[in-house]
Amino acid sequence: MAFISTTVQSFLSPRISLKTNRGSKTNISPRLSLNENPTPSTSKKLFNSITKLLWGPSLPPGLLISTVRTAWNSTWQLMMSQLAPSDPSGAYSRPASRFRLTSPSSDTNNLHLYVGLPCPWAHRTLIVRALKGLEDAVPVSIASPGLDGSWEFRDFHGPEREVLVPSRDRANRCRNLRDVYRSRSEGYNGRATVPMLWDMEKKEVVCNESYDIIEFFNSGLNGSASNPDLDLSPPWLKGKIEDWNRVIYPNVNNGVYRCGFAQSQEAYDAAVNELFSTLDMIDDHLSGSRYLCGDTLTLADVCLFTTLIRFDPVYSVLFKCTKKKLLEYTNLRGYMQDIYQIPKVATTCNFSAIMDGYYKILFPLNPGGIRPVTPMSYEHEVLSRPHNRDSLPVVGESTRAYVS
Ligand SMILES: N[C@@H](CCC(=O)N[C@@H](CS)C(=O)NCC(=O)O)C(=O)O
Repeated sequence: MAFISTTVQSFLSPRISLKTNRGSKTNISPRLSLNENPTPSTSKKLFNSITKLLWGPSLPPGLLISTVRTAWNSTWQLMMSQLAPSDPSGAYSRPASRFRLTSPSSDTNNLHLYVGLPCPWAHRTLIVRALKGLEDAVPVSIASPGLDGSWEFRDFHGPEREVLVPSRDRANRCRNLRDVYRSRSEGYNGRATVPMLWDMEKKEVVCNESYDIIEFFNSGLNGSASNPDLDLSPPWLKGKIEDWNRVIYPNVNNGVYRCGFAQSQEAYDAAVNELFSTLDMIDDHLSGSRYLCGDTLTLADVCLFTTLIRFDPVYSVLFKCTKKKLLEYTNLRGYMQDIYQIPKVATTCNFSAIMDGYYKILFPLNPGGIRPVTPMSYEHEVLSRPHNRDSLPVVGESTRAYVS
């Protein structure tokens, strides 16, 4: 998800002056926001009136296409430059997180976690929080993407679900995440991203970098965790975990964004090739290893999982990661199901929120705002089928005690 400035929004919502057939001038404000679609009949009527005024009853198709293409290309470049900062070659470059957790000094009794369900980075923190049994120690507020791409708080009104759903701000009662960031004593004007760990006593952002947060959840809160014995980053695997992260972060986690937000063909080609050659390599590795680092689930698996679980429903379509469907990878597919079936993980995967979050909010990539149907193979019942990953030969000490 990303921020799109209100400048762009007002650029897209011009006031149009039209002459009525009685000759008087009238102002029509179509009130098009970034994601709001006017009812088809209203927009169609408006479009018809404009074309009739300009060209009479029939608009030459060549002219229509070239005019719209020029206008759309310029608008798209403008929006993308705000949505997705890029280097001179058109390659997406993700901004660095502002609040890092080098040595956590916060009182661990006063922590609150802010997340959004569509976000893969926030998803990491929800999974580790669940596996470590930190739900009571670290309460959570779940933001929803607003129409301008920022995060806001709304209650979820829908049927009882087996998955996490959006909520109000339970810690600060703010209407949006920007206000929470701004309420810190020194104020804040930067990107209001999720995940964000908040100190309720000091009224301060503790951290807004997902990897720092999951490392902290894994080892820094064992005194209040209900599953303190689970170690997702044991000392003897730290080197291996780092090696995997060095490959998976740029080529897969951020790699899908580099495909989707590329602003030149060259930048897209490079990103998509690196993405799929890395997936090929991981799939091969997983033919003989249950998880990335052997028989033990680690933080590296959590990070890979949150990208895989969005792959076919979102990245394959919206971000043009089209070379292969994830489900064509035999080992990655079983691996994803294996992690999905670890108790409590499925409750962190809200596909409806994920699909809405990407297809309805990333306007420049999906201007019509139509949300495709979730692939059947990502339905809970299908993801819960046997994966047979547990029959792979065990090569070391196994960590099976995920949840107490
Ligand atoms: N490096 C950060 C990335 C977080 C991030 O980009 N979050 C997105 C949602 S997927 C966000 O909140 N964007 C809002 C914005 O850019 O204004 C992390 O890993 O925590």
